Amino acid sequence: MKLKTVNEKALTSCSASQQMLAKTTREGVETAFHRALKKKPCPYGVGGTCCRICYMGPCRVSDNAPGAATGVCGATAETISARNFGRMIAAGAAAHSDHAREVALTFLAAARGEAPGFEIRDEEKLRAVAAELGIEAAGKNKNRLAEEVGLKLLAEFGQQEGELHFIRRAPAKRQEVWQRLGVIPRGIDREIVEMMHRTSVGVDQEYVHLMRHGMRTSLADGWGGSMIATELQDILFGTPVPIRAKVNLGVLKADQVNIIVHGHEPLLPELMVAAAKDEELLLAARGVGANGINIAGICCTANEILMRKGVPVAGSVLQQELAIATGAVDAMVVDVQCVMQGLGTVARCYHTELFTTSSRAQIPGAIHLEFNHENGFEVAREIIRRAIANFPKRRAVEIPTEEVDLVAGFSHETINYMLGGRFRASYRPLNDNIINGRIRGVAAVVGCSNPRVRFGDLHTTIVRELIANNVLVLVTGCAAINCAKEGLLIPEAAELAGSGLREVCEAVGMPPVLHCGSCVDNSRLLVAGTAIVKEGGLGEDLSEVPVCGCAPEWMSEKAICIGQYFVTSGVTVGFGVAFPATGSEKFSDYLFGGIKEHVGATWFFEPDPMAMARQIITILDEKRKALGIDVARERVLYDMEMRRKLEVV
Ligand code: BF8
Repeated sequence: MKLKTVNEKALTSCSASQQMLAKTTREGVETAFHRALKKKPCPYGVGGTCCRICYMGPCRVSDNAPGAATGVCGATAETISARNFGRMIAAGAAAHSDHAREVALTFLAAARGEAPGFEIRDEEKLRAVAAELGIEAAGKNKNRLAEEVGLKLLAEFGQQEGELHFIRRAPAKRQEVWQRLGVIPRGIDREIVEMMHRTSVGVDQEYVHLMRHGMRTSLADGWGGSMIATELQDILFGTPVPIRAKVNLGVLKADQVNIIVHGHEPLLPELMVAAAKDEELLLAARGVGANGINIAGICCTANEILMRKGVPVAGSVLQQELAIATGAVDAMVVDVQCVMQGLGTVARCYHTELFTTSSRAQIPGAIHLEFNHENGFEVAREIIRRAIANFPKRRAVEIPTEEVDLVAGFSHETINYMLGGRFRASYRPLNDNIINGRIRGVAAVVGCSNPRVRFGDLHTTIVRELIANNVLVLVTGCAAINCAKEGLLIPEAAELAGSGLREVCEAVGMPPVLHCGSCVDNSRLLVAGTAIVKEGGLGEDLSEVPVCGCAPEWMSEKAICIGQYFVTSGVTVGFGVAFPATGSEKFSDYLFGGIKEHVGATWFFEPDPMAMARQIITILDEKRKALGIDVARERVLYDMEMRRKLEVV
């Protein structure tokens, strides 16, 4: 296909991606970047006021367009945008929770010895979680105990009454807020189904009431599905500890069989990493002239096996097609979520074999080799064998040289040990450094990348500005990968931090930007925030602590669900790109303001990265002021002076 030339530099700040974009354009291989340039977003859909829930329409509604104030049924812009928003929350919660369900089933099978290759690795965490769930551990071996933990958590998906267990982890004051609002989730599936019901034609028509259930559904994800996924994955594969690795397309090796694992569930990828060390397969690789088998990750699968195994990361969501364009990917293995259908077409342009592996997802043109916990090792070995056989079929190969160091593995447990030491693990030093102003506050920069904005640039611009202003940054998902590519995830990045944060980072030996994992691991941030509250001195609720979240390049429904569970938990969240509620003044006013009355936090929309960073800093400063711990003016002036000097250099 003949493609129009594109301005790669305008599309992304990542030079490896620029190189591959130029290559795909030259070779006529269309990617998400090319398609985004051709397709203008629907002006109604972008603001959330396009209604497709019945067939009297579809109706496009606007507060401002004459004659378009309501849909055929009489639904107003605020009802339509709230319904659409609620459905995004439900879809996001469903995605994270269905991932969690799959993990729980494998966890259970592993405990029963029915999942070859899987075993309970973190017994300490297993015992801690069992105690939390009220399961008696005395006299039980790890498998028996894991079976009980697995069954108990699995039951939370179909539970009809009561409360999800991990809700009790939240600060007491927050639980009271939820109790008052009536938004404590009863069961994970129940809240998702009810959201779909309430938003179907002719049911819930009141936007604040709709959002009340949006809150409940979001909590069923953050403190439910996502948290269950994180906890069970930690027990099954090991709780992450700091680990060094490499990131960006340069991790692909010209002389090795390259296999990319992409998607979200770390189950099969864990087995693939193990199988890639198999002597018989390594011999087979040598037999076709390769010097080894190189497994690399993309998206959240990458984050999962990076955090626990140090497996290199080839890139974030917008690099999935670009990785294949190197001509060096012998197999790409995908499961669920954030996998573009365009991969099928791109793979056909090169020699790459694309494998789908989940019973829930297939792609035209891909080879389907279904994974389940009984046959996992066999599927892993079969894919590697086929990748080896594919290696000699490579045509021209062009791999960008960018390959950057990073440190990942900052679980809640790690942050605890790192700051307090093994024998007096605690968040005290973090709290003290926030109180004394060395650290101004904590910001979570999370979420996707979106070809509608300059890829990677928004994440890194915001993060640089935040750390320069002494804000400790926690990253997950694709935001984490993008920051890693810019060298922000190594201890040396402390040089870019303000004087206070730099001092803390140097004392502890940690980067100013902490990689906390995949998108389900945003649940770790809720646990970390709660640990700050429980440590004392920074308020009694998450809404009082100087913390803030943002997803400046978001695109997925999952991001909306994550944003909502942070807001429902009392943490204000900023989104960039566009906001799917701005088509209704009433509904966006509620999300950007009125909701604060209910949960003590709001959403905000800010597409400009520097303005977003400034807004986050303002929010943190307001929280500090309310706590009576204003940042000392001398420190602010000193940092401004230091930055001026750096800019001159
Ligand atoms: O779940 S950050 S693009 S990969 S949705 Fe997808 Fe967004 Fe990346 Fe991970 Ni999260």
